[in-house]
Amino acid sequence: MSQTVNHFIGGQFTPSQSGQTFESYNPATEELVAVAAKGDAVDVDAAVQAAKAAYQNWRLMPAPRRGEILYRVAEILQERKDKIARLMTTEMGKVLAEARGDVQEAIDMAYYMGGEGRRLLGYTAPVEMPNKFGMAIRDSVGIVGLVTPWNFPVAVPSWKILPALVAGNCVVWKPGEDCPAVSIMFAEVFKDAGLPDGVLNVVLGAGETGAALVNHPDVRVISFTGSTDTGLKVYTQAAALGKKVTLEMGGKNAIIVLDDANLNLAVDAINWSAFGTTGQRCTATSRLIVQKGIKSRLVEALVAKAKSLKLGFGLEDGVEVGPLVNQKALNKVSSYMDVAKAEGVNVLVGGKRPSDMPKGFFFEPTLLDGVKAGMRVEQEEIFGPVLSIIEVETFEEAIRINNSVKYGLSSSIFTENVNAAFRAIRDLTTGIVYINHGTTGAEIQFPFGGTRGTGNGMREAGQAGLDSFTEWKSVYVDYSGQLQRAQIDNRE
Ligand code: UN1
Repeated sequence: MSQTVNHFIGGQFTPSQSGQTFESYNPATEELVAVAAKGDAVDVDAAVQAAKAAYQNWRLMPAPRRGEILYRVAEILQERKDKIARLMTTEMGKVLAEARGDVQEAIDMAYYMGGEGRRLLGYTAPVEMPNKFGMAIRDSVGIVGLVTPWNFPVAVPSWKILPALVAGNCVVWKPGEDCPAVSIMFAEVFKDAGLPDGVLNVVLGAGETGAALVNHPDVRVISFTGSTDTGLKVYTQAAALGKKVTLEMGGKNAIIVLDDANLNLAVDAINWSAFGTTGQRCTATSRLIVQKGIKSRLVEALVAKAKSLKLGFGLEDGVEVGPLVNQKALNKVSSYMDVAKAEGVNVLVGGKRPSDMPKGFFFEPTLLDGVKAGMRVEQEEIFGPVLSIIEVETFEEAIRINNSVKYGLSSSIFTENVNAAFRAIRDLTTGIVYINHGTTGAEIQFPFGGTRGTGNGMREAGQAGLDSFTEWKSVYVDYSGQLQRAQIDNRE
């Protein structure tokens, strides 16, 4: 049975002024999940006006009080975790255990950013003149616009909404068009936690809706997570209007396995990082860079594991891998099998839709062998359950191949050699580095983001996550009662 979902503007759940709607489907069963309001520039403007009306009171609320509302958000999320996770699985396909993990990330972030209500640390430093005091404090920016994807319907928005709110901003959020119902269920948590009307607003829709938000003159900050194509458009449009932008885009993450690695650990981590969330994570492992001596044993174990994985609707018991999100994603992943064949790559397992599953956008966990550095399947983000295997002779070759893609989000190395591990920490040029752990599983108290084409140098989460949503204000207090000039003005 499907439901109707509306925008969340000024504390009210409202349809689009145009009356337009769009639909979301269960990607495992292809059944209708929700009919959602489709926002345009008029709805976005209504949301921005609601945010502006709420801003003066919200920014003046003491930050510890704002933090207490976030603690309440965490508690309600905890109570509703299972309900939200079930709708998430139904609407975008990740299996229930992962959907629960997605909500848990938001709970963790709500507690963390709630605590920022009593920190939001700035600093003081000595000043040049007597009887003068200096400090740098974080200030809110105003109205911030958030554009988020469907693959982490609650976690990724929480990384943006929660720091934005604790810092005193008001938010207009455009969620992914494949998950409107779970997004609105998340927004309800904020309403029920006592967030004042208009502080958080949600406008549902697709690209047109996001573009209206990015181009709205009163939105000073844009934080975007999604595809590289869209992200770069967002960056260009926002830059033309002088906005501050945070981008999190693609990944082409590798696990390096050296000859001395613990094989069982590596197999488990590779399997989970490559095929968890059906490979639809920006942190997913899509390349295995493996040293020659361990390769045949490792690949044999990985093939056995991939064949054993149970595909299906993620609310059903025992299902380990859900579907891809929609037909378009399935077409894209399938098209890369033609690319792989044309490049002379060997499909060890998978490479096709499962023949016994006529409904749903399923694709078999896939291992591609004989991949060489520089091939398209080695360079381009496929965003599906496809792992390219690249054989190397040496540690140096492995590092060089890891670093030779346009993205730089996450990387990992399996080795029992502490010297090799520390050299890898020094030489891997990604924003996140793991030792003896897969490429996924970043925790919210550390900066999250990537180098090179993954982003634009900003980070989310941790203390760094506040930078997107705050302005530094430097304050000088002269309590001398005399005319004083800073030394720098007096120096000849
Ligand atoms: C994403 O895929 O956009 O580290 C985020 C991880 C998760 C977040 C992934 N905590 O894989």
